[in-house]
Amino acid sequence: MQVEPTETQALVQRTARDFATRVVAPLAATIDATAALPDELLAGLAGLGLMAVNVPTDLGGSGAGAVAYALAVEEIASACASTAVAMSVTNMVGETLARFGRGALASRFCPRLAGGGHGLGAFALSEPGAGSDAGALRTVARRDGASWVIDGAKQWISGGPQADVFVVWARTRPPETGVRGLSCFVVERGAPGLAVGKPEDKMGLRGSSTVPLEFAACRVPEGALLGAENEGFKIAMAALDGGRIGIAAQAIGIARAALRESLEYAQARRTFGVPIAQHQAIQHKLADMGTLIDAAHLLCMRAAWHKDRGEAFTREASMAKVFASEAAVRVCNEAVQIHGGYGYIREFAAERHLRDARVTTIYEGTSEIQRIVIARGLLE
Ligand code: COS
Repeated sequence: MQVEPTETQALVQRTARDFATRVVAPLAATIDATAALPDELLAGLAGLGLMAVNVPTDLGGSGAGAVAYALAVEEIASACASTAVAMSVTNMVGETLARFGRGALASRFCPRLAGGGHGLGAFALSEPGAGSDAGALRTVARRDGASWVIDGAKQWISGGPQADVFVVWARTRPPETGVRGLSCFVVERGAPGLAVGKPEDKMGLRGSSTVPLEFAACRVPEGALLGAENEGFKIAMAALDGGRIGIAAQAIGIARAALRESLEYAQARRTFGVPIAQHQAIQHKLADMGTLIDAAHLLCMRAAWHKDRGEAFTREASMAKVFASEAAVRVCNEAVQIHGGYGYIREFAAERHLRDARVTTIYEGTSEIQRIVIARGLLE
């Protein structure tokens, strides 16, 4: 594995870091407090090619690969985790369309998502009764002439209110067919019969709206089927493999912010006549935080590196995701501890980092699911 980024990867990383520092970071506290992501911010990401980092250039993307993508997500997440969610889901949807979109869907929607003028991508797999057990989903799609008609409900859809394009999974064979009876559809914002629900009042990632969706006889054209009929589950799994690299990178970015601020605080705050950074108890925390972050980063880079080489990376992506997300929760928790009382109030970002990190062990596959995937890979 190549440890040093290539010129292209380093360029994408620098571009994301510069935008994160100059534009995103100053807005992060307001985004959290107001639960709103400014459209200009999303347009700015798109303008820099960060909404489609690993989408081919002939589809409007940057064509820079999975390592570049992970490096970019880390930078944006270290400034604002909510902004990183919008970025990572849109990238995941764009990549999925590019890979499975059979020409027409890809060439129509990828440039739109990459360009940023229209809105975000949204990934609609989970339902009120089907999260980890994605094969249990109950939304149905039936053929009607030259259309598909979708009925059902989706849950936990990140970026729904600002989404332009939804990829939606629905059952096209009876429930007893499980994961082998699902198909995937592309649904545009404003499709008749699609209703975007009220944003959830979440603990963290408050700038990223998470909504339920209702499909009531939602009619989409025949050509909206993404990939082959009844092969939708594999599309979801492949998309989530890549998505999990994004969530690992996001967790690492959040943890990096928590460590950076802890280092500053520990050198400024004095107890017993010295900066607290001189106390071994604090040094041990900082050492563990830095070690966890570096280990997570290396696991994430390894998964992305395999992906860029066209090699299997399912297990590696799950390892990166479970390790990075659990590391981020630990790091952010220690950051609050280092900040003491100040870690528990909104004036400092430490509490926001902990709230934002917490969901990374849950969404795009819980830690428990990642361990299933890893164990299966080891036992193969
Ligand atoms: N890439 C491509 N295909 C995959 C795959 C992957 N990563 N993982 C599984 N598949 C294929 C299998 O090869 C199998 O294909 P065949 O029908 O040809 O045999 C099919 O998909 C079914 O796979 P499997 O039997 O492993 O399915 P399970 O029901 O056992 O589910 C887990 C496997 C638990 C791993 C899956 O349900 C999962 O990842 N759940 C979490 C979902 C999730 O992340 N939800 C959050 C949504 S976004 S917030």
